[in-house]
Amino acid sequence: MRTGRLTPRQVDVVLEVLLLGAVASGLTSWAIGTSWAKAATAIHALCGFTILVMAGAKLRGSVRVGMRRGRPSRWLSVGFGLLVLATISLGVAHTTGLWFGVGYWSSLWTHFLVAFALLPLLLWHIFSRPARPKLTDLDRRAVLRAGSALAIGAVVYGAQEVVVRVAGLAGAARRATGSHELGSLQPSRMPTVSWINDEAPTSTDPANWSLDVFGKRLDVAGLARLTTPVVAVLDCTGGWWSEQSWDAVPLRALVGNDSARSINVASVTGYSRLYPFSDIDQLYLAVGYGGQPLRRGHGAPVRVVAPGRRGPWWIKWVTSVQLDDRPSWLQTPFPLE
Ligand SMILES: Nc1nc2c(c(=O)[nH]1)N[C@H]1C(S)=C(S)[C@@H](COP(=O)(O)O)O[C@H]1N2
Ligand SMILES: [Mo]
Repeated sequence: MRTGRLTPRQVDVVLEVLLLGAVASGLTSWAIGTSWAKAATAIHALCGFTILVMAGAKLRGSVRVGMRRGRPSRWLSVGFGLLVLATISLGVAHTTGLWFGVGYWSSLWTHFLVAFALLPLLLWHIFSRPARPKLTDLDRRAVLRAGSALAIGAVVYGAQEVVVRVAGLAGAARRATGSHELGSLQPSRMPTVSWINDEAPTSTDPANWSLDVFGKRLDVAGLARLTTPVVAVLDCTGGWWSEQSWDAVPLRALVGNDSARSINVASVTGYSRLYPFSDIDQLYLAVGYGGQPLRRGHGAPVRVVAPGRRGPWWIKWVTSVQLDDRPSWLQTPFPLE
């Protein structure tokens, strides 16, 4: 790749655009479970590979100059660069299926955590440089060079996908979101995951479970008599998905003629989410899968099944489902606990 003729500042601008593009597309593919996830994931991979393609030009340019200038902050910059490379490597490990990480620290989750830790460094890197890059650095030549770097990035990305398929790596069977299949229709093989800081309650006895749905107290045994099988995919943002036949009751069947702006579902742990009321036909309360009751880790005795929504929306250990007048966009995109 002959990006050699770009000035170091131009290389920096292109890299910054790519990094910001990677952040935006990564968050998008993470938050959505629909077909749009595929485009976001592809753009994300393209940004990542193109950053690798540009790494040589970066080393020859401002890295060399910066090391020679010898300010103490150069080590922060070196750390930043190494973390970017680590983030991309973890992304490749996840997508190819070569390495899934260790337990809770799945390669995708670690990829996300490192990337998140990088954000302040990225902003510092953009704003702290004495000669701040200007948009005018993106002249015709720079755009052409950046374009050819993108093209090479796309070729490398394509090559990865071919290798993954030819070598029969686990990454060949990824979902559009980038997640890998685990334990479908075998609940005992499905992982249990908590979001950041949540924990299963000690007692999940269905006989003593307090459940209030749209202002009415329900008992779990009564709910269990209303279930129908709902085949749906739980796609965790940690990078795996699992399809189960959930024994579930549609919320539509429980709401009667009432309606509101939103539906608030809360777990006994305090974890909660607001769903737009228009989702009512895509929301279920499940008490089991494949005819067996849910395991404690899977949200026993009652959990949300939300086909089309990512894992964080599948609230476990549900204790309350209520109509709510707050708009559902008035909440953080992901739960904070
Ligand atoms: N109460 C509660 N519900 C929760 C979570 C949580 O931490 N607390 N984690 C969510 C996330 S991120 C996922 S991926 C799924 C995981 O469900 P599982 O443990 O049955 O696989 O539960 C969701 N529901
Ligand atoms: Mo998750």
